[in-house]
Amino acid sequence: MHLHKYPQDIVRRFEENPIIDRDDIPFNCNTVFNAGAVKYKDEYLLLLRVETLEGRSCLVLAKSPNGYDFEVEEEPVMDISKEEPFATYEKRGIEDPRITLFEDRYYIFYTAYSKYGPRIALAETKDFKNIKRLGLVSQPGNKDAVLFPRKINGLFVRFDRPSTGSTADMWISYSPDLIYWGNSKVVMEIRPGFWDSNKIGAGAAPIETREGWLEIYHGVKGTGTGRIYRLGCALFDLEDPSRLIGRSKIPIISPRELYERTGDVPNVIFTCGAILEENGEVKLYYGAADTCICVGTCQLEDLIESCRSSLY
Ligand code: M1P
Repeated sequence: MHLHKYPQDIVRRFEENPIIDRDDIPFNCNTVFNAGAVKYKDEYLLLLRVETLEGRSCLVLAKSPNGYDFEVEEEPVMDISKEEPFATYEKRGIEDPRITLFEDRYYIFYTAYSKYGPRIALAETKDFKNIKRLGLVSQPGNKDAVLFPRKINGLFVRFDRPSTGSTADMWISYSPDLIYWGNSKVVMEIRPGFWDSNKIGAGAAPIETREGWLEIYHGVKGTGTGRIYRLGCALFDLEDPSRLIGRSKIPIISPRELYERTGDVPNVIFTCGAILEENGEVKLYYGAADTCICVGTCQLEDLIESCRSSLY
């Protein structure tokens, strides 16, 4: 059952949210949030960001037959690396995984966090048992990376979010080999005066649609007492994904329920993964208040339609 309680939001919350909280993690931990999501062999997989009691994050796998009832593995499938060069840049944790199925394997962009700040790292797997780190693939000061599921004009493509002066916008970068990235340029900027006025960042991996690449992103607004994280969506040209062709004027979901309003970081809805079903339904997984995992659903067509509302 999905709640119709909030007509303001395109995304309808699952009635039994949160679907995973700290009590579902088989070891003592602080919180669980911001999960990568993918379908693998008829199962739904979530790669959960679990913050340990030390305050550093690792990644734990959860599996479900239906996308709602998840069983969480006993041990992290990926923990802070002890091997260089990763160890130096993961000392404060590994965070916010985003998964893309690309041909016969899954690529995982995650944030390697250290005293130098966030940095994009890349891993690959074919079975979610053996996950191989491929490289640290940005300078420090970059995060929120999502890989496109196919090459475009012969190159791998990603959205990312470098720190650039006083603003935090979405950029695009290209690579011949997934390791070296360049030709970077800004593709979508914060919108002063709107709900996404302070910073934005890519959320789920881009979804290819007839109308363009659909990107679900988070937008942040500063208030007198803190930030509010909401989700919106945007469309980019299929053959030139640096070209923004539409952007939702209003959020597709905003913090309203208590589990989104209160937690370690209040008023946060943050996504790292969505799954498109064959019938056009999108299952959107999101971290609520940096404390638990929730799911909501919507129709792909409605997300596309909302992007027609505005460009700016
Ligand atoms: O606390 C909200 C979010 O803050 C950061 O996101 P961003 O830098 O993109 O605004 C991240 O730490 C994220 O994990 C967290 O949910």
